[in-house]
Amino acid sequence: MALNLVQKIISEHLVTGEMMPESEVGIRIDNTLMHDATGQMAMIQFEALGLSRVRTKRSVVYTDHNILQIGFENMDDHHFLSSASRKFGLHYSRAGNGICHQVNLERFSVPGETLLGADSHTTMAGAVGMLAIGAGGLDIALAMAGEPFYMIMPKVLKVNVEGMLRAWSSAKDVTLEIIRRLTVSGGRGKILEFAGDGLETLSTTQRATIANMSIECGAFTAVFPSDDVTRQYFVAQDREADWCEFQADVDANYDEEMTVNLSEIEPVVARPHSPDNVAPVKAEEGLPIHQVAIGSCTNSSLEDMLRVAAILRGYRVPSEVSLVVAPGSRQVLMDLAKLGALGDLLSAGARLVETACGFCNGVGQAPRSGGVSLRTSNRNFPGRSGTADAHLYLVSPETAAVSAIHGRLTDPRNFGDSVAVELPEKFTIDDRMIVPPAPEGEEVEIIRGPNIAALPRFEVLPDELEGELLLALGDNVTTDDILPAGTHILAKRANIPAIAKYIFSNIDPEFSERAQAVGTGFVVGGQNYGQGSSREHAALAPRYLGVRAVIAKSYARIHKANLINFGIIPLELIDPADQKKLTLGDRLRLSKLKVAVREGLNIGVENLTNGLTVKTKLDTSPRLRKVLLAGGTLAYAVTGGDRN
Ligand code: MIC
Ligand code: SF4
Repeated sequence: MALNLVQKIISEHLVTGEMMPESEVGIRIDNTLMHDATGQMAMIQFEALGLSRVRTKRSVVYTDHNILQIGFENMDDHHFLSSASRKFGLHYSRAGNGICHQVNLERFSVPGETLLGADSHTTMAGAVGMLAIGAGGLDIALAMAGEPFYMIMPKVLKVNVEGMLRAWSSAKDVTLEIIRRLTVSGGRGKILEFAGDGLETLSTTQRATIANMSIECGAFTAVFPSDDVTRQYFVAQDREADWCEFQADVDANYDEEMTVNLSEIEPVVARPHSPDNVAPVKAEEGLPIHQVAIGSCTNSSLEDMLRVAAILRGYRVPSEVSLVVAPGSRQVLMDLAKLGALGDLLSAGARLVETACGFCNGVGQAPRSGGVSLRTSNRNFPGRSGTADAHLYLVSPETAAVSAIHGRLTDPRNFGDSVAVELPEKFTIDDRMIVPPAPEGEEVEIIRGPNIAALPRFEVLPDELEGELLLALGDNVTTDDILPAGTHILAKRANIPAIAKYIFSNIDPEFSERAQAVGTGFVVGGQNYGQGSSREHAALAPRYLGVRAVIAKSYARIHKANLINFGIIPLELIDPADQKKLTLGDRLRLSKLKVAVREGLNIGVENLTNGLTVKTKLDTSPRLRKVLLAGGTLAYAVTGGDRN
């Protein structure tokens, strides 16, 4: 049978289930990735599984998110992660070595393999033909323990790429156009598989920009074929031995198709506060800007940075604009220095910051009050920059650089001739910032500072839950809404009681105290509840505060899995109009839960305040029903899990 790329990888890695629509498949995970925002908790959970070494081919921890040392917590986290990596057989990429997805692409990606990452933009490795999926930290811990990763067999949406980008149109414009068409939820349940003649005109890092943002339309991930363009990238990384050709069969079938003609792509901008709020740059041209931030895993490759440097060469940004540049990796930074481009950036007035996530998730570089920030990153959710009332606009590096020169949002086509950049035949290879694991059997002590707290334990699901409706929200609640980004909160990622204080703090600063006082609580949402990041803390900390069920119209995939992992029931309203029957402060009761969860029956939510009952369902696999009954995945796994 002719297979597409997704079917090829899944069938090669299939452990349980059948590749049939709607059915649950379990796949073997070759590689895992985590970082210093999600890795602490994942590592603590891996320890709880009681294994002495990871069972994957390769597992890597990156230090990139939580790098601003505002107190002892960050370094406590780093020492914990580096010592545990040495002990358990993981590689450890040190602070300053770069953003996880960029370094992974450069040094660890392998076509045709699977990668599970505790970060939603793990999808970026799909650029070289990996099946690269973001998940919660607990799923990564289980994959490191050799357990399969379970998912409902995704639909495959073929994206036919035709034509060739015109001058000043960029891979970022392509990905924003796809998100505009699909919206932030249109990709749910699907994998985007790229094909077509236009692909040969896109470099590996351009493909990476597109794969990176596939999560922003709610898709599982994106996959590109591995072809001669990919081979050249591996040659430049001195890793040709890791490359192999990987193509879909000619007659492969797809569930859905869409076409993107590169020749028709224009420079676009995603306006506040959602990546799908996309318009042509022309429509917003002239908007005064206060900050331009170039970097993040989406757009920080050498190719992007060289283009930015070439645009800025000989210019100086106006005094009212703060230009921030964060190269994606140490390799990129070293090559920028070697090629002289760093000088162009600096003499244009760029503020060079550490090769890390930085401004992208509110770790430094917060814009001024009410400021307009033009960013090459992938999310412009409210508050993400660290300034509650800032306006974030997402653009390509080209649009960002040209606009920085003008102090206003500017269509880069006004700049004149396009700038050509030449990439070196070989990138600078220096892996000394990646610390290998200790040889098996060597004694390694785990360094555990006071910031590394014990894992909370949760009891099995009771037959009845009665409590208060703590918060009633609308559509597209993001994980940044549930647990905000930013330096101070990030530093507490290894400490659930400490981080729980910040749950929903941007929406309702009293939430945490109220929830704890009430004991048992519920949250109501609209469509696509929990979109955005993979941070499991957005489920784990609410559970710690006593949230036992969320009632929403629909969920984003990773967050729904995280809710189940920590024993919060993700209920779906059968009639979406019933949302209005549930209001803040109502007393709710769920009865006969055990049988309903076990058998997959509809669950009535009794509203004791207004006397109405709202019908909900629990749309999940039989295996996950058992997980919920056990009180969450960890409890399920340590009591024998699927082997029972
Ligand atoms: C993000 O871009 O939102 C993050 C910060 O990288 C998160 C990870 C986290 O919150 O720990 C993600 O994308 O998963
Ligand atoms: Fe880091 Fe931003 Fe990429 Fe998340 S989206 S991994 S915070 S650079």
